[in-house]
Amino acid sequence: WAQDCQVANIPVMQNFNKSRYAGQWYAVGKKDPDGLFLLDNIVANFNVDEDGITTATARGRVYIFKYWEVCADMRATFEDTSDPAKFKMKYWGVSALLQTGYDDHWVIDTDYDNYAVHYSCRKVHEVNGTCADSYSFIFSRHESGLRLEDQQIVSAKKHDICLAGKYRRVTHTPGQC
Ligand code: ODT
Repeated sequence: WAQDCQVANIPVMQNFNKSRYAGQWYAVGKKDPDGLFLLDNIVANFNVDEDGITTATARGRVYIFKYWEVCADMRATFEDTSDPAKFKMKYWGVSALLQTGYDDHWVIDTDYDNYAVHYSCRKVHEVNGTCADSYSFIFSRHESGLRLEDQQIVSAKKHDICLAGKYRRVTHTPGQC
């Protein structure tokens, strides 16, 4: 079926409810950006406070200086935008050696209880509006991965955001991070 790969037209979650998105998510799939950062054992925790302020923490195994492998402890604050499923995410590492940045954080689809498809475009091609540097996480509430019934939905969403076939599996090894 037809896709519209212009970033401005990428369909995001309708009537997104960030309170229901809160809590722990295991990354089970990832499409890497240029200059990959988080490798595996990636677990994110979203928190929405009484005032609706969203923050998150994330842990995961990373390489710094290409070969030095550490477990990263990351923090982020989320800014709301006019679309409830689109956020701006300011992030930094608890250790100064880790990445800092300011990225889009779009929720493409979620059922809140099992799966979520995240998308971020860091750089848009000026010529045609498609994404020149994106990353995307497939999140599961379950460390074991996606349920069979969610895999089909997630595959369709990967196609919608023009990233079908570009993901790798994110493994979780107990005790690694
Ligand atoms: O891993 C990469 O290659 C790019 C990812 C950089 C962002 C990592 C910063 C995470 C900050 C803490 C946030 C938690 C929530 C995360 C959900 C998805 C990650 C963007």
